[in-house]
This record gives sequence, C-alpha cells and structure tokens, in this order.
Amino acid sequence: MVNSRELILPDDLSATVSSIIERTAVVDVHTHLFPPQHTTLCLAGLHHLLTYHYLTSEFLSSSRYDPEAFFSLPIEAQAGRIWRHLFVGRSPISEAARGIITVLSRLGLDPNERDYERLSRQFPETAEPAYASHILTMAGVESLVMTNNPFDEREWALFGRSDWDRDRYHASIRLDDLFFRPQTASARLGAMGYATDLSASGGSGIVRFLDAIAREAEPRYFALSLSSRHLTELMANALFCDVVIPWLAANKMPLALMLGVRREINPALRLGGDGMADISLDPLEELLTRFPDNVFAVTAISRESQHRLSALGRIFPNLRIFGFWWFLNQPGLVKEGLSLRLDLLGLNFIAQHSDARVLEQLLYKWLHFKEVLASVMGDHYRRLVDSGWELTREAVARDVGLLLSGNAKDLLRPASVGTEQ
Ligand code: RAT
Ligand code: ZN
Repeated sequence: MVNSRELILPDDLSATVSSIIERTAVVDVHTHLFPPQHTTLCLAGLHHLLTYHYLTSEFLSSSRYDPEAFFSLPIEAQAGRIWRHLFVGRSPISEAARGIITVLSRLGLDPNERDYERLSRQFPETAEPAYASHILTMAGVESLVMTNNPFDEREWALFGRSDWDRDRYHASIRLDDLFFRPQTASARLGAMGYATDLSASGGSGIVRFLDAIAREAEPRYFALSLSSRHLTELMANALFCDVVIPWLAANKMPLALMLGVRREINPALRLGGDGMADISLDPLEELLTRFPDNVFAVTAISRESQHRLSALGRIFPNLRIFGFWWFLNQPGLVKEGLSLRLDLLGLNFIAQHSDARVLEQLLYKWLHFKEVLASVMGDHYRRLVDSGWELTREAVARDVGLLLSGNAKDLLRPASVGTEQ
C-alpha cells in the first residue's frame, strides 16, 4: 500500500506524466553532431537547418527543381528556395518542416515571418561553445553520442584535440567503410601505417587498428548501418565473425546495427537520395544466437520490422533495442511503435535517439518525441491504474528515467580497451 500523499490522482495523471517527461534529461545515443570546437564539421544555424537532407529531398521531389542546379547554389540560396517553396508556398506540414517551426518558436523568433533574409538575420549565427551548451540544455540533452568514421580524416581530426567536452560528447565508431567500401578503408589504413589486408588473415593488423582507434576515441560502441542482405553477407565474412566480433566481445564493446538502409537509390539527391530496403530479421536472429557474449544495440527502419524486433528483444538478453530511426521517426509511426514496445518489453528499451545533424534540431526532435511519449505512457499508466495499481510521481520519474537515460547509460558504460578484463 503506497502512502496516499504520493499517489497521482486520476484527474492529474496525464498532466503529471507530461510534466515529468518534459523535465527528464535525455541521453541521445545516436547523432551526427560534433562538439562546437570542431568548427569545420559542427553544423548550426538556419541555413543548415533548412538544407537538412530530409528537407532538400522534400523540396526537390515536390518542386521539380533540377538537383544539380540546386546543389551548385550557395547554401543561403538553397535555404531561401526551400523556405519559399515549403514554408511560404504551402504549409510546413511534414515532420521535418514542422521541426523548423518548433525550433523558431523555441528560440523566440517569429515563425510567421515570410521573408527569408529578414528571418535569417534574426537567427543566432553562432556555433560558439556557450551557445551549443545552451541549446543542449534547452533541449534537455545531458549527453550525446556522435558518429565517428575512422576512415575519414577530417572527422577523425577531432581526436587530435583536447579542448572539447568528452563527458558530454561521446564517440561511436562507424565501421561501414571497413566492410562496404573496402578500397577507401584499405587506402586509409595504409596511410595510417597499418597493413591493408582486409581478409581474416590480415586480422592481427585489424586488431591493432581497432585497439588504437578505441584508445584514441574512447568510443561507447561500434556501429554499422546496413541492409539485411548486408548482414547476411557479414555472417559469412571471416573478418567480421572471427576478428571484429571477438574483439568487441573481449573489450565489452557493444555493436550498434542500424538495419534497413539502401544507399543512393537516387544519387542526384545526395544524402536525401538514400532510401529503405525490405528487412528480414532472420540474420539478426542468427547473429544474436551465434554470439551470446556480444551486446547488439539495434534499430530498424521499417514499420513492418518492429513487431518481430520487439519479440526478439524479449527473447535475447544480448539485444538492446533503441530509437525510431529516420523514415520511421514520424509521430504516427512512433506512437504505434512505442505502444508496441511498452506492451511487449515493458521499460526495457532505449526510447529514442535524435539523429540530429544540425545543433538546433535537438530542440524539435526531442520535444516532438516527448509529446508522443507522454501520450502513449499516459494511456499505459491509465490502464494500469484502472487495473488497480497505485501510481506515484516517483515511480513515473523512475520509469521515464529508464526510457530516456538509464537504459542508454547502461549501454554506454565506458569500456577499458586493451587492459586485462
Ligand atoms: O537519418 C539520417 O540522417 C541518415 O542520413 C543517416 O545518417 C542515418 O541516420 C545513419 O546514421 O546512417
Ligand atoms: Zn544517423
């Protein structure tokens, strides 16, 4: 029997759940953000927000503007065209377009200003550390995980400097190039002084490379974004199964799999031309079975894969489900997916990641997600209370804390690479 003073009254339930969710800090397990000190790659500001690839593809597919001509324009001209087409010529109804309106409102700017030049003059044009920290705090983001490609020199240069906040910006190492762009990977390995053999017989060279990049970047996980066909191929790849997977297990390093992407289906749209593929979760099931000592953090892009993924999450302790990824991150699909995950998994999943590429996107991505979370959690708690459960504010705060940060922190616990386990 719970002390009656702590109980949430039925009439207060929705508002209490919403306000707890609103105030709970999040750990963002997957973004493409960089610390502000990495000035060449840290994106912020209105021009970058408007030229986010979700919006350039919405613009190019609805305006019939020639993609080559569009991408040859300076960024402010691209942004202005997108603004006039998607925000002045029609209502910004899509999730990515509404995101811009949320950002403008949250920064205290007038989203009804139609003139792009006037609007952009009011937008803070800075990516100074104090501003970045202010945006993270406003968005309620306690810490975030970057995406770091060790085969990209410009990205990797970040780890040569010490002036950024490693407690707030964590690294994750993207291995896509190692398996899917072997020429790029070999060339870079050679340039860094490692053997370039990507077969399993070159395994000791790859292990030295993994040790070195992990010591340098202190990653919280390694990651691959791939189709299920790619995953099937990897299950027959000796470098993956006999070198990388054992190295990850020995170092207690999770592997994040982002399943269902099909790259460059319309290359003229650049990043916006990447799409989705059908997903079979057979290879994931095989992976989880064959490698019980590895932790796999998995997100899948299609609506159709969510049901089986949740079922696998209940069956395999080495699977950690996270987020609603990319084409799936739409309020209607998130609502359905959240409800399914709560029904099947209880509180055992990482509720969301932002995938933000531009700093201020954190403001809308987390706000929009929390709105949906509040409504779905509110419904679940109401059913629980109707069944006779006594619900307190503390219990709601604890549960929401698990979904928004606790489960993420558990996944992101730092590993000590290269030391005796
Ligand atoms: O959502 C995105 O921004 C995509 O372009 C991808 O970056 C995807 O999230 C990925 O991490 O591969
Ligand atoms: Zn991403």
